[in-house]
Amino acid sequence: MAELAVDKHVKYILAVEKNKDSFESVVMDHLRMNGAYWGLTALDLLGKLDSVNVDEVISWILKCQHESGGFSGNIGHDPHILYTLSAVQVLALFNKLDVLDIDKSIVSSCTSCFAQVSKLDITGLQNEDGSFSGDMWGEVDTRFSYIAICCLSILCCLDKINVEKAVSYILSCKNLDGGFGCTPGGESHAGQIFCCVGALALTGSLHYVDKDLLGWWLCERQVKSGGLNGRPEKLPDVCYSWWVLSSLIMIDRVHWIDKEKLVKFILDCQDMENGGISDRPDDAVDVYHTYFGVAGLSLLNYPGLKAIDPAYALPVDV
Ligand code: GRG
Repeated sequence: MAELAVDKHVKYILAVEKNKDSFESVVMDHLRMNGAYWGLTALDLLGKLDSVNVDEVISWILKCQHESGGFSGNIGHDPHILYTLSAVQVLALFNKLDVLDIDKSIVSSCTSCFAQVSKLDITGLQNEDGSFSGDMWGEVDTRFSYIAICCLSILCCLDKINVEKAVSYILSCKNLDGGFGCTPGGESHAGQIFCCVGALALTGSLHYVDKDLLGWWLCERQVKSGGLNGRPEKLPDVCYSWWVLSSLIMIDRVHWIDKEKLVKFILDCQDMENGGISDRPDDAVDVYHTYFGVAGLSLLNYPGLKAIDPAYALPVDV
């Protein structure tokens, strides 16, 4: 079995950030905040976070913050809850949450701007039925419920939302197969299951989950190659090593999959020459799959990696 090419992956992640004209950097320009979270958390798990300039990162993050409190994917873009969590997670990685004026910027309404814009603060994004919108345009998705809960939990501000209603909305997205979808009646998908199980874990509500039923659906995601898919009849993808595995760990059913075969699948997706991890063996690598491959290996206790928390998606020491 190949080994994890730690130095090559570190070099690859740093090169993507430096080479701003590369195809990968250009297509990721609008979601650079997510890219920063993926790349920097991967570096931390690999024990190499000290190879980046902290002040540069923090100053760029603060330039992405809007008057409403929310963050955008890059300077000059619109704020969205997706990027707000990544910004908070990266600040947490560097132990720099103190740069945030939490009360003013993240959890309370901004009175100095238009009412609609003030809906961008996290508490203002909770809807009457307990669901969360991603931004002022109102799209609802259980991803946003997880993000709101994770972000507020990191900031010790969960009491600022109606947690009971948030949990009840998530439970309304539970399906007969034990899984969860984006909205009530939406197809079960491993990504949404991570969000719902993660949000339930962070709010102390895992007792609402039928762990055997959901565990069975999740462990059936493992295919012959050892990789995991995100729903029945789909191809395996390294990123599900995170979405499925973290969920299995949170419901205490991770022993229902073949861990050794999954480790081999992830290691087979490495570019052994230039670094980086791809979705499947021999495909092109990217930072997203590199992060979730490394994070999956961390959940599998791969030697030499820092441990990651399955609910916060941050290194345990953070
Ligand atoms: C902090 C880890 C972390 C997450 C933040 C954004 C978010 C919260 C969670 C996203 C969860 C999600 C929906 C993941 C799935 C991503 C993915 C690979 C979607 C692809 O969907 P399809 O239908 O792929 O294109 P399949 O594999 O079903 O064919």
